[in-house]
Order: sequence, then structure tokens, then C-alpha cells
Amino acid sequence: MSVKVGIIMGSQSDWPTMKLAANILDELGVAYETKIVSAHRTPDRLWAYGKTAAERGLKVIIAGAGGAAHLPGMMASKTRVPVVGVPVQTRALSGVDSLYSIVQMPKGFPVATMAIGEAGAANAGLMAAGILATADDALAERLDAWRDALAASIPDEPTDG
Ligand code: RP5
Repeated sequence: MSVKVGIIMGSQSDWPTMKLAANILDELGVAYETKIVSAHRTPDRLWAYGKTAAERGLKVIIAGAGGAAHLPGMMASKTRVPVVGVPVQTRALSGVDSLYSIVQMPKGFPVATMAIGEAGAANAGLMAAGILATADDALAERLDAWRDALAASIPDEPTDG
């Protein structure tokens, strides 16, 4: 199975959040790679990753970072491969800093920005799967089944306790 999704993050400390994206891709049978790529600490690694992403066959890049979260936007500036941004929750500013750093991209270089934190990471996995499913009928069926199962798990009425 060729790797079509790259999950990148600014730090090892982002992994507990970004793992939620990986878990979704595992559930849906989508191959991915994971890398630590920091916009500030390893800018040459960022450049090399972005420069080769399309030719290596990546179809979606999920990029998570916290604080001055420049990784998703810088990656979007370096590759045409769609970038899904995950604002990692921070201690100082609860991830609002991350969100604002990722979401306000200038015209021409979009980042599909998810919610702050774990829900955003999980949704990034689902977003990547949805993009790939437009050209993969078997994955589309698995994604539909995943969504049906989630809907079926929601009770009709609330209960005490
Ligand atoms: C960002 O700074 C990373 O994405 C991470 O969210 C944050 C803190 O990184 P560490 O100091 O924990 O390595 O670049």
C-alpha cells in the first residue's frame, strides 16, 4: 500500500494529539507516514519535505503545531499537496494562538484548518480520508460505514447517570 498521507508535527510533544489523526487512518485502512518537521527548529527538513511531497505520491499532508504554529502554512507555501492544519492545544493560550497562527492564510496558499486539539486531529484524519475517497471506491465504502457506525452509537434520548 503506497503512502498517500503525511502526518507531520512541529515537536514530539505534539504526537499525543496528532496520534488521533493516525488512529483514524488506521481504522480506515489508509497508509500514512509520520515525521517531526519543525518550521523553526528544522526549516531545511520542512523545505525538503515540501519540495518532494508531490513527486513522492503524497495526496494530503496533515500538519499539526502549537503556539507560533507556522508549520502548516509554510508547508502549504512549498507544495500544492493539500494541507490540513491542526492547531495543537497549548498551556499558555489554550491553542487559540495555534489556531490564529494557522487559519489566517493569505490568498493563494490555503490551509484547511481544523478545530483546536484532539477533535481537530481526529477530524484531520477524516478529512484526509474523505479527500482520498473521492478517487477510491473501497475507501469511500469504509468511510461511509465508519460514519454510519458513529451515527448509530448516538442514543435517541438522554439518560440519567
Ligand atoms: C511548536 O512548539 C510545536 O509544534 C509544539 O506544539 C510547541 C512546543 O514544542 P516543544 O517545546 O514541546 O518541543 O513548535
